[in-house]
Amino acid sequence: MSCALQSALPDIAMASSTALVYDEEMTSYKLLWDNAECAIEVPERISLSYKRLQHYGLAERCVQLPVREATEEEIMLIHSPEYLEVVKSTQTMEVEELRKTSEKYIAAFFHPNSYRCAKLSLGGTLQLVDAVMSGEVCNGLALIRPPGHHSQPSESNGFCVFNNVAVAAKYAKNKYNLQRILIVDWDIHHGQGIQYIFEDDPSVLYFSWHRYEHGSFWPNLRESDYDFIGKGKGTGYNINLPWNQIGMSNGDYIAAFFHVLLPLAFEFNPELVLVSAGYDSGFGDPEGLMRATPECFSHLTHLLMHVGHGKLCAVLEGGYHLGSLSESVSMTVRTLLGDPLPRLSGEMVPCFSALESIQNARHAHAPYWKSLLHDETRLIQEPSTKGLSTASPKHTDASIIDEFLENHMKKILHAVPQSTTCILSPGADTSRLATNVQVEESTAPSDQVKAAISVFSQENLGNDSLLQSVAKTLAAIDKIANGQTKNCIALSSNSSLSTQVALQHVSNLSFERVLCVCIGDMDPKLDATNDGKTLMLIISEDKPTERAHSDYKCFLKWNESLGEGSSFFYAVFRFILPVAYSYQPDLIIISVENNRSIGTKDILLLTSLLQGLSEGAVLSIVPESELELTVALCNVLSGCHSGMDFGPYKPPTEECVQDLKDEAVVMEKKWKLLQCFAK
Ligand code: X5A
Ligand code: ZN
Repeated sequence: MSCALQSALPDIAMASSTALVYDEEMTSYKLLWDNAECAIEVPERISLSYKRLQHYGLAERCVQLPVREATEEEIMLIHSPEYLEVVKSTQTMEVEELRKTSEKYIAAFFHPNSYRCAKLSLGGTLQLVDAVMSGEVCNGLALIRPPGHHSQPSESNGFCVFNNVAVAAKYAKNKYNLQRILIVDWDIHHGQGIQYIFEDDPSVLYFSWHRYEHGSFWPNLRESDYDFIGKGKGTGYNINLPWNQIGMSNGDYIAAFFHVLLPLAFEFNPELVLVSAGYDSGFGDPEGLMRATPECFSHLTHLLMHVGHGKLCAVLEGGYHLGSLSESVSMTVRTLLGDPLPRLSGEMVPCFSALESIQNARHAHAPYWKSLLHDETRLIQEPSTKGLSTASPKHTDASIIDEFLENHMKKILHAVPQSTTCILSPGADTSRLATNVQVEESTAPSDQVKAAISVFSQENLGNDSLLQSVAKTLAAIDKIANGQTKNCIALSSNSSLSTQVALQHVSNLSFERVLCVCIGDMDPKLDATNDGKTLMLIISEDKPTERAHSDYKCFLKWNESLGEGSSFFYAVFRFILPVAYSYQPDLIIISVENNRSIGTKDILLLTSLLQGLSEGAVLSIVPESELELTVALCNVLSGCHSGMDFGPYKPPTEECVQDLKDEAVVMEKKWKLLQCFAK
């Protein structure tokens, strides 16, 4: 560990705050004639979403920012003066003329208030960008309409008037002198407008997944396919992930993030993340016909909060099922605020068609990104065309969708307040721990502690610091199990032994699946009668030669040469998170030994990401000597790490890519999210 890296860790947690941009005035335009295609873009999309945010008490927890009108100059960062004049002229038009003007474009409609609302929508987006870039808030969401991502320099398209996110990217680049902006478009339509605007620009990395069905879905463009990767200097900076079937679910979306977007996003290392946050990719939407449930958007948001120093602006695009939209918007905001995530529901198994799309997107981008370069991929010339029988119910089954959503939200939303406890030895220095962390000192070791230790070794019974350590570990687990704390850090003078005792202890409690990540050279024994209740992942400098490898115990070699940056993110997305999400633990133990071979920031990144899995239930076992790590872990576990930088990152080496691939092919039979090839 270099000193520079250590001192770069923030001591006092940054207050995390989230902005919300909304103004009722953006409901003041609507479709004025019959048009089935445009009828779904209704004012209630944003008013009901806002209501839902209020219902959950989320709106009042945000910094509520006023909208403003975008200036003509700002609009013309992307749009032509001629087009601006057309939009302006619609203000005074009668219905017939509005209709004629709308018909010049594809899937567009104008109302006398469209121009005003489009200026507020764009201006609101820029307000959010300013709040995030100035550091006033860490992140935020703009609940706006009209949407933007289909709009082009001289064209309205797909309900979009001005391209909010594209203008925001240009605006942020100019005003804050940014070199790298990531745009993640999780709307179910291809944001072709954004693609056209930045296709030759390497400073904007654009990712879009979209319903495609081999080109038969709107906007039916050849250039929406995976092989459209950008042009000129921008080659490699346009990532299209076309879905060739409907019915994609949580497992497919999460696999797409792990195996396509996230490795490239981390390698790109943006200074700002803009999300074209369309929720027509969610369950129940009549356009997308996909199956991702609202909490999936929590997970997507959480994953993205780890790039770009947490600077994330989510900007509403589509989303046409009002219930699904408002729940998904609420999930996004809840996560931006730092609340524990609900568990991701459903089978964590990507479908065959999704894997085909993922494989082809990886193949197309392999020449441009080190994270894909050595993981040799073949191209699937003709992705399968068979349909999926399990699409989201059609919108005619409205009551089925509403009922499902209502039950589903009840099931996944528990009152889970964030709370972090740190258990230290008596007299330990607590002055630097975040103020919202409960600090406790270990008590005298009880008979239970002695009994727990004696299972492993008799001679340790005389070792007082060891007894204390085990006492801390047991107390920590009990606190989590009893619901007294969400997560806990227990210091230990012997992490191996503490871990061993912890695993023994949890087997008597009600946890169903415990994921135990050991960082450093240790090999806690797993009970032979484990039957899947514990999954061990051991990350150490060298793999033991005699490896007792199984589906429930895997070893990961990580021995990064020192120097600037870490490529541990690659191991996180290629291996660790796919295994962890496949397993779906309800408790996570992260144990760090003195001889660890990964850096402090790597541990923080891993802990923060894993925390999303078990509704926040995490036990962290840390060596007594690691004060820096303890302080930083308190910040991460208590949700106060917004704005923290887990980098710098560097791309993985060829050896690293090969090693992980070898490991993945063995394990992917059991842990399906490891798959990134269709077979
Ligand atoms: C923003 C958005 C969709 C247009 C669909 C037209 N537009 N068939 O979701
Ligand atoms: Zn859309």
